[in-house]
Amino acid sequence: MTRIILHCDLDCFFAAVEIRDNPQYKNKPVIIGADPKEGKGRGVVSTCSYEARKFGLHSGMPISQAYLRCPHGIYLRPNFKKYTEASQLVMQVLKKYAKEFQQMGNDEAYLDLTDSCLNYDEAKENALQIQREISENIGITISIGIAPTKSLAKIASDCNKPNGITLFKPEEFKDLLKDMDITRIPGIGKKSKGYFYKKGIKKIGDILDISISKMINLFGEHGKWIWKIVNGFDNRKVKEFQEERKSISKERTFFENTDDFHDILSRLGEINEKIHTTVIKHHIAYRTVSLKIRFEGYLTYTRAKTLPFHIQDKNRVMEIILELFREFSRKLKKVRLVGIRLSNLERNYKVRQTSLLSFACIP
Ligand code: TTP
Ligand code: MG
Repeated sequence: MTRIILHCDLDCFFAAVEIRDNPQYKNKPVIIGADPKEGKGRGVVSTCSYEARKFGLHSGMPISQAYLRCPHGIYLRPNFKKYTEASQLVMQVLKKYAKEFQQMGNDEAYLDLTDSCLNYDEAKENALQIQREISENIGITISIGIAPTKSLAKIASDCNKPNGITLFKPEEFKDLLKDMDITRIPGIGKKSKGYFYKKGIKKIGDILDISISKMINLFGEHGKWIWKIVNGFDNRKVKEFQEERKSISKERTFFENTDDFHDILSRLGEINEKIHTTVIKHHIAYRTVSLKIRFEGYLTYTRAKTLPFHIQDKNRVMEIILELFREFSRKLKKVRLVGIRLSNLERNYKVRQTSLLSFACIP
């Protein structure tokens, strides 16, 4: 049976809450993040209003660069307490609409309306009602995608932001997808798109035109999953509770084995950054930090440190990694691969990242 899945995603969430509370900022470029200090500030943009996005600003951009592009913007430090309250109110509204509900991070959720709606048009009525209720009760806007699978609903919710509703009906979604760039697919980012572009896969239609076995030949397991997403074969259920993740890890193999200490450290730094984008987005705290190191000849070691309490602290992780690395720094062999794993995880909406703490006004 065809399913009816909704993906709901708040529009420029942190900025929307600030604009709600300061109506004089309406229709202005509002940027939430570090203090720009007239272009000399450190740190990044957390999010920004759609007016600011017209100047090329986006989440994760260095605040100094944002200031260069938009010096007349309204720059605000984040107020997490306010955003957590708004998020909780939004989730209470969304939960009412479906038995199967799954919150993702602080501003997204999936709902399964298969049992409560007869068809997609009825689901759209529900989506409109959700938008009205959130706008009236919480004072911010939300975009909603409606599709037969979770991944298609996620692509759909991003198609008409802000305050949009996008339907991918089962008989229409391939036609709607075919001209879109592949970076619309969750899991293909600005960096990984290069691998696909090189093989001539640029538009989603290029994937729809080839067989699953060709995709596996070209891109392995990742290719298989991407093929399934765009063809509507994502059977993942909308669950009330998130499946517990046991750990988060990332590793990188060097193009050429190296014993250059700076090379190794800078690679570990990159891995740490990457892991923390996931960690922050999903509000994850951890107690155990592990370092993995593989030398030429494949001899592999892991070393771990478990802390007395959960943290979400990028700088502390790097310190621990350095501590764990010290044991290996006198090894004469060259290094082939390094990796970081965070485990003993806990989902916690109140965790703060130190780099955020460093600019946020938290009591
Ligand atoms: P997103 O949903 O990724 O972004 P958004 O809601 O601001 O914008 P959009 O309209 O495109 O959905 O993230 C939700 C909130 O999480 C965002 O308002 C701020 C925070 N956030 C960060 O602090 N850092 C980040 O790098 C990202 C991506 C989000
Ligand atoms: Mg959002």
